[in-house]
Amino acid sequence: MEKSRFFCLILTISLCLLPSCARKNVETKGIILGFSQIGAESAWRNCNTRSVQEAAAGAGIQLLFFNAEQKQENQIKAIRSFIAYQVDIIAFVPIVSDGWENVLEEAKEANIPVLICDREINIQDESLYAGYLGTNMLAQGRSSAEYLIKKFVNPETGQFLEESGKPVRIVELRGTEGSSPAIMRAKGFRDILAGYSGFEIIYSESGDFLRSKGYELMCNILEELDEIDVIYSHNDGMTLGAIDAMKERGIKPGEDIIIISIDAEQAAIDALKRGEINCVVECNPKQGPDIMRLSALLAGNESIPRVIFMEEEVFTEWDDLSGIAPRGY
Ligand code: GZL
Repeated sequence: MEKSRFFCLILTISLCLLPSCARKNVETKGIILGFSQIGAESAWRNCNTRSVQEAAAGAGIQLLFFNAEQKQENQIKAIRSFIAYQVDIIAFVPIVSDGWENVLEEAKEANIPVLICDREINIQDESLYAGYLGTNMLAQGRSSAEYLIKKFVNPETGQFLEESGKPVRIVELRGTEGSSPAIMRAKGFRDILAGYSGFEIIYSESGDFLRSKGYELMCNILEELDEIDVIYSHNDGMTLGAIDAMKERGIKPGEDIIIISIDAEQAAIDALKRGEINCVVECNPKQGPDIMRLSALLAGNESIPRVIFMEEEVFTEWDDLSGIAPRGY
């Protein structure tokens, strides 16, 4: 990205007046927050962005918002610009877990607190950031597998309900390589299944959280593999793409192939209600208000918890789905 466009992006500042009712019990007026967002790869990400922008406006926080267009190097440039601009707080969603030490050292030297949002980083020196606000992705993987156990294993005997004796064949659509959701959702899922011999992950590939790639992967998978019992997809975008590919081939999603999906965007909840998805594990994108609250505490030189997880639910085909609140994205 050429420098001029890059810096004009950085300097787009959404300056919002603070309606007096928005001032909660922490002073937020006048805080300058630099926020580096991954991009716009999914409906989840776009909801996450709206949540941050709307919460900053509501809190009267001056937001320097930068969309990195899926490139870590753009995030690092943005953080350096926030340092040069001497923002009060830096918050960012690390697209991948590794490679942040140097730029976080620079933020520490500039005495600017850093809040890690949504995805986690892999770093030795934990003094390089003030805390993490996001979702429990290991638990999301575990919940996905626990649904499968309930679907295929007799709780009393621990025996497989299927008399066929054949293993349950699972296809996994992974998120962005090297990202904490992809790593943790894969790990949590495998940790639970490790206790049962009758499950077999026959294929695992990254679809980068993109609907288009979920479609492409599923087209190839349906050409190459047979006897697929389950799709475990790390996000709804890839799931919806995969469902398109199944339907084009007369395969009934949720019946011919069991589907587990993570995020809980409205389209996935609607598919769950139609019986096209069997289990939806929520990953809550509406992190804006908490990001602003934590930023205000940091700006006031107050400490914050090291880890804060968002509240989330699991929805399955066995639940009363009529009461699910509108997802808002
Ligand atoms: C998870 C988040 C993931 C979502 C995807 O917290 O980082 O990225 O599951 C999004 O939909 O693209």
